[in-house]
Amino acid sequence: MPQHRIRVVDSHTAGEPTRVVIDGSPELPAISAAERAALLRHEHDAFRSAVVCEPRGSDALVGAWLGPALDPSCLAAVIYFNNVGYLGMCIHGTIGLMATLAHLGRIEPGRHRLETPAGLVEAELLESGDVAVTNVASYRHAADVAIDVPGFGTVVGDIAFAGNWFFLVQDHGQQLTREHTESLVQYTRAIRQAIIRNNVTGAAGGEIDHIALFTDESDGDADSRDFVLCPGGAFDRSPCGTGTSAKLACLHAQGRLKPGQSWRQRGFVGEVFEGSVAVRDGQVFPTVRGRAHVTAEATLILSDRDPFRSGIPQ
Ligand code: PYC
Repeated sequence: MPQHRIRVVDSHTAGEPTRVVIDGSPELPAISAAERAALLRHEHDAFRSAVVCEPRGSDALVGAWLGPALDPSCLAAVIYFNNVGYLGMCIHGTIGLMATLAHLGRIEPGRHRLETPAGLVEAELLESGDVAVTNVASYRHAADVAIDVPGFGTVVGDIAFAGNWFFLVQDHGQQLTREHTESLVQYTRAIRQAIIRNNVTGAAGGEIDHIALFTDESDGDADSRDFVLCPGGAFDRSPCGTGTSAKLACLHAQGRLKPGQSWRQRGFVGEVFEGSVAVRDGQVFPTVRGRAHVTAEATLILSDRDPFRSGIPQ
């Protein structure tokens, strides 16, 4: 019976899973990562859903298409995707990718450049196994944006870009603890729906598809704890690296974070990413450091007889 095989390596970064496709991806022409992401979306979307959706994956899983870079100074081009579509950038995924390539013996400690749909990023694999990712230029686009959220009243937040678009809320009155997971998902989904209904966007109509709640932490070894709703409705188990980048850009815009100053961001299941910013030519470049653990090497089997060959439709 005809079947297609896809070889993957799975990992988690601070609890958030990544699945890097090592073999069996659609081959894409030598065009930019953003153009390749558009091609994947329009011509190979069944590949995305087969790799990350149930029954082979889950709503929390982020997949990575890996291919040759256009720019010879780059290690590879990478396109991250989830249960509903494609990401501009993913930092937990980049940390997972570096751990995967080290596990396969394909890279050594050092700095590696990657092409992503959002632009060039740099990932440094440290001798300790930690990975520090320097993101694309990140910025606060709008401060104190008030949105009427049915059932919850007015919610005020900042809009920021950090490879993906975020709505960041500090004054939410919610408790960011595990026993409140369901109500946090409900609350952040209601904010997302209100953003869509009110046609609130980032620059150039950029879709705000990540909602991030923050609470200051004074007692632990972190500065803040977060809860981040991802585009497909699952919450990020890690602190969310692009979400942390967006937070760092906002803190810098508020004059609360100087270049080089450390910020420790705790994620919803308890692990911490460490971040800082550098300013070059007036632009803010966040660096986020964390660690991933390889959890599986596997071959996905897509059989023509399987009604869910391409995943269970969302
Ligand atoms: O770590 O940047 C991140 C991320 C984005 C979506 C899920 N994780």
